[in-house]
Amino acid sequence: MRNLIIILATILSSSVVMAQKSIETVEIQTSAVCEMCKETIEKELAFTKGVTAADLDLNTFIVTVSFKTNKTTIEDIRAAINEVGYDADDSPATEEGYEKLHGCCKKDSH
Ligand SMILES: [Cu+2]
Repeated sequence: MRNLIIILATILSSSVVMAQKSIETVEIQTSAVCEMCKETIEKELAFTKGVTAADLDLNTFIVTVSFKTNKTTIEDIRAAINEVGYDADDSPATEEGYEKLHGCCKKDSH
């Protein structure tokens, strides 16, 4: 009986820890146009706090991002993508970021 209680307590406390570190995965539509854009966005997200994985699909230009919900939010992730010059869902690229892009990576040049 005592063992059972210890086991239950262990399961309970570890599930609390897991809840605090829960990871969510979202899909964000970007204005990326080529392989270089993919690299830029994935590299940026790799250095974004709380992001654990990022993969941009070159057919759809949707980036799939996994992040720790206690460290960041989807708004922050969209903002990080905007900073490097790309639209993220309905959130537009910052002018500064967009100006720094290579000509081939600017969505208006296509
Ligand atoms: Cu590009």
